[in-house]
Amino acid sequence: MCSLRSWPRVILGAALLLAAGALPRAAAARPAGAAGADSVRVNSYLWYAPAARTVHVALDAAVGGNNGGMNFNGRSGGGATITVPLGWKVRMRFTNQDAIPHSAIVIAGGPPVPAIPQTPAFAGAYTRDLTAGLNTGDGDDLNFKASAAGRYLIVCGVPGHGASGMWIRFDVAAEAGAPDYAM
Ligand SMILES: [Cu+2]
Repeated sequence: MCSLRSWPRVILGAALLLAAGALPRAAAARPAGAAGADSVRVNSYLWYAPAARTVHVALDAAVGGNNGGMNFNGRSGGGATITVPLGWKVRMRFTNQDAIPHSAIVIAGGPPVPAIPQTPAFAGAYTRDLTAGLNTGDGDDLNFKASAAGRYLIVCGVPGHGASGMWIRFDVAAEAGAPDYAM
């Protein structure tokens, strides 16, 4: 039996459910981990902790319609450059927002991009299911140390995607004072 007195409790319960539902979405907008007081945010995809010499990057496949969805954070064909100082730790969270599978790997050299990129430039600088790709909404972490200066590419590892433009630039520079994200 539903008495009139139980209604406030029902409304409170609904409000709590709504609040709980809103939390994951707010958290998802941030790169892996939350930016603390000792951190610097460069844009919505990159922030870094100077003391820890750690840069956090959110790498989303298919943000908007650029290149038919074959893009990272909305850019393709080298249309964005992430720069990291030499020796810093990189914590990159890849998430596939597309209807088709994608993945990510950091490779040395290029363009041109190999048809099937398989050799990571740094240990740990690739997602699982590199060739098959991760499904819609799925994600993985690329955690590595930017241990060698140079110019690199972040490429989708699904055969043909990189060659079709699904890549952006990743520079490791000894002279870089802080991480940057140019687009
Ligand atoms: Cu792809």
